[in-house]
Amino acid sequence: MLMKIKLLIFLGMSFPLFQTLSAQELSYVNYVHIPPGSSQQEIIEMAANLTPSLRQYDWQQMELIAFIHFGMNTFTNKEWGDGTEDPQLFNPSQLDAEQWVVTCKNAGFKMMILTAKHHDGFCLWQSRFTEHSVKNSPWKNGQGDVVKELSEACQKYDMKLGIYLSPWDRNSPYFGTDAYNDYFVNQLTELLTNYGKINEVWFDGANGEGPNGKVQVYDEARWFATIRKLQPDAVIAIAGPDVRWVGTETGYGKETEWSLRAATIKNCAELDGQSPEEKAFILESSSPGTLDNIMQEPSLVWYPVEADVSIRPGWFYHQEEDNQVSTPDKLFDIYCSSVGRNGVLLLNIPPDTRGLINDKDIESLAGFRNIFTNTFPVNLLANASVSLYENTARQGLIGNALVLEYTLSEAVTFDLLQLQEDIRVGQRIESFKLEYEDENENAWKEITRGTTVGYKRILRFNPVGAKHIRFTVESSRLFPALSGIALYKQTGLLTGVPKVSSDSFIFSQDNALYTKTTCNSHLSVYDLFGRVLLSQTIPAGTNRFSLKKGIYIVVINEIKQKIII
Ligand code: FUL
Repeated sequence: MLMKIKLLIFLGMSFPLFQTLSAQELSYVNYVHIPPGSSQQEIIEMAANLTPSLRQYDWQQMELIAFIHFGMNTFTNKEWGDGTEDPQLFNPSQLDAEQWVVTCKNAGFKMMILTAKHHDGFCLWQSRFTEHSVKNSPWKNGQGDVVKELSEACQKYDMKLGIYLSPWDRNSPYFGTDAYNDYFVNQLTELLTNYGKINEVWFDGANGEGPNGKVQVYDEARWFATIRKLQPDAVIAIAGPDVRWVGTETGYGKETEWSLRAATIKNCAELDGQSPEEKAFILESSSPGTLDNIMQEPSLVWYPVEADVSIRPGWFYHQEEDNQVSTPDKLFDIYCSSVGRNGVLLLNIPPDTRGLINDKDIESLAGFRNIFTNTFPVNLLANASVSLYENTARQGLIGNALVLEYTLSEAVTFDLLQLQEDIRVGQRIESFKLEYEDENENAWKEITRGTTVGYKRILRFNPVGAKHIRFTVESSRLFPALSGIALYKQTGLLTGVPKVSSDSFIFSQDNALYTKTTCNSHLSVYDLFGRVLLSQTIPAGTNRFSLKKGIYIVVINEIKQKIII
């Protein structure tokens, strides 16, 4: 029996089923050990109430993180160096970390993760513990420090910073011995002490042989304890306890994605005595948090997913891939399939041998941002009236938990559904569906359906025009933690098609913009993010405007044209 419990009118963007929780009401404990003999219902309750740690929660909100693969491989044109490369090869001609940060910030990214050391062991900072670093390169006469430059740029532009430090080191003579764990902790300590706040430490899973043919046994417990002590807000990703690898390098997540995992914890005793928030697990095994799995394993942990992918085929810059940069549409598709599948997107944007992000990548990122900002500004449900029904008759914990019926004053067309759960309450929704009322046939018709929601779920479908829309949570662990439901209409890239006119010209020459018109005209110049840089009347004839190097959209009268200066 469905009982109507409330009629509410919402004008806001989201649908707050839960009131804002105060800091005291929130718990950020991200694991639970299931007491032996717990009933099924008790286990489901534990699962429904599990939440991220505060550092995981803050990380998830970022949505977009930029990966910066830059180092020796950039100069040898390789993907993996073997550690024998001459530091003299590292010599970026125009390295500008501010350009990296500004590019990524403009595209909506909230953090930059730099490959401070890749598998070749070459260090981008002035490490005291190895000679295989920038200090023996010609760049800035051996005085340069890429980590420092990026950290300062991040501070200047209010961007967060993360560090990739490859555990596998094909250069270090210590690799394969106990001394390597000391070496690694020393390097971690330098990076986590000298460069301000670090919000993510990224440990790659690759582990091959070192220069002496030996394989290393990693002392992860010691590494994790070092990180918790020096940078307690940093998440430890991939070969770490806070953030899980999505399992592919495509940027596409899974349709069903529980942040909750059923787990066997091998060891967190190293950190015993600390508060639960300080613990760092070493997992024996973990599996998706489905009902079957959570009934089998002794513990539950919150272990959310990060989807990494490069904007180009390779992780490092290769000139021959300049024409294979992912298009704006592809990047938007990746966003919807990573962040929109309860994940965080880690998009790699590798600077070139100059030490700059290439124009091709900038153009694509700007196009992505353009699609993003044109798609998401207006929730088409914002002005709808909504009736909420709760199924009071459902048995046990799983059942038709909630129905929301929206009525709009007139029909709207939409092709994208965005859902969110308040993960500070838990991840609870198991399945849902979206329907519209076909007024001609006087019948409800299904538009789309899905399983998990979590932090964010995006589903896209062929455009639907409707006035009455119904959203049903069919199955949920306890009451659904739904905190946002929105419908949008996707829009394409809004750079327009240049129109050809016989009496007006726009062109670039000698590092300047030229316009040629036969009458007084209005000139507008935008950057690729749609920001107005110039807007003025220009006299008939030829006019010249100095602009910095870059890509611009220039509009005069009916002509809209992209130019490169
Ligand atoms: C992989 C590495 O081997 C690649 O070079 C790259 O760094 C990628 C993000 O992780 O495992």
